Amino acid sequence: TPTKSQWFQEARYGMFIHWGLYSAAEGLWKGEKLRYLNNYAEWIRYRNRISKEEYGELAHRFDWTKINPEEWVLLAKEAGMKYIIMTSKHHDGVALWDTKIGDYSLPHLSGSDRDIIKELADACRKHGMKLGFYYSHWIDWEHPYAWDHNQELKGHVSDAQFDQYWKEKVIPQLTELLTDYGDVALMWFDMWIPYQKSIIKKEQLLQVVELIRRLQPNCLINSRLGLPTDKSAVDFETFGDNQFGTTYIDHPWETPATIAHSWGYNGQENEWKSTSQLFHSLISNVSLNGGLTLNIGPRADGKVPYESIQRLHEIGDWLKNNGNS
Ligand code: JFZ
Repeated sequence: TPTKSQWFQEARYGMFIHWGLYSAAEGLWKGEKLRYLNNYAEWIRYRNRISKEEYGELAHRFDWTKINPEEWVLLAKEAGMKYIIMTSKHHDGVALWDTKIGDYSLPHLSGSDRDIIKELADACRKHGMKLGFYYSHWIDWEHPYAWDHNQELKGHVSDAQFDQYWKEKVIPQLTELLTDYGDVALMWFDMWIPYQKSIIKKEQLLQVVELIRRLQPNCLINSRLGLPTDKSAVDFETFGDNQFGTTYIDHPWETPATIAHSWGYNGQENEWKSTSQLFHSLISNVSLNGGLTLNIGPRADGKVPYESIQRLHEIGDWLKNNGNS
């Protein structure tokens, strides 16, 4: 019998999508670039110290007449990718779906009745594409009791307060994602330090594991949940961003990678990797028993920058001509 991670180990190549309110800022806030060098466009709320309310207004810049998640699925297919990981909630705390937990969601802020997560899930089902969700469990710049990395936005958060955030936002939102959108192939969490060095308690992470195992027994969990030594809670390992394999590893693993520098759309982007660089990353990971999750950052109108499309097509054509089904 196949193990539940077998599809993932055979997939090897998937699409990451970073899309959210930050996409509408395009890396610029009131004419200013990101405050510091080397920063990600999806961190703009934090980097430019934007208030929750002002940031929320970015939702009005979305062009719903053009947005079509099926295009992302078709692009992934053409590129030879076998799964998609969507930012359901990034560090900004904005839920992209029509969450019933609070009102800081893209549908609510934009006034649109579109649920992009539902549309994406439907399109994935239609085209035989696996779908997983990125969910920022640790950092959330919206909730007053969540973590904000350096505690610069909200000041000190107590353990009891953090647990309140966990119980009233994280667990109920994950429950929605795992209940309302059909099969969830994987959950991609994003805490890059061990939980002992964070505010999160082991029991809180185990609640998440229990929830996922109960609601979606086949759903894979990545190592950035924060329990890296607990094998029963980790189905595949996530390497550092853009850190590619150097030795063969037995268990399932992947590298999340960008085509440019930022993950979210950045109009100022000038660090595009070449197709051959990306090829090299894919092939070296695959040769070492790993996979590559390559990111696109669509704009607020849903369109993918042509630099990304071109590279994905070039890789996809090669895969097609060389035996990848
Ligand atoms: C995180 C996010 O902060 C970022 O916005 C993006 O979503 C990316 C996929 O993940 O950034 C990280 C996480 C881990 C490392 C570096 C940046 N790391 O382990 O080197």
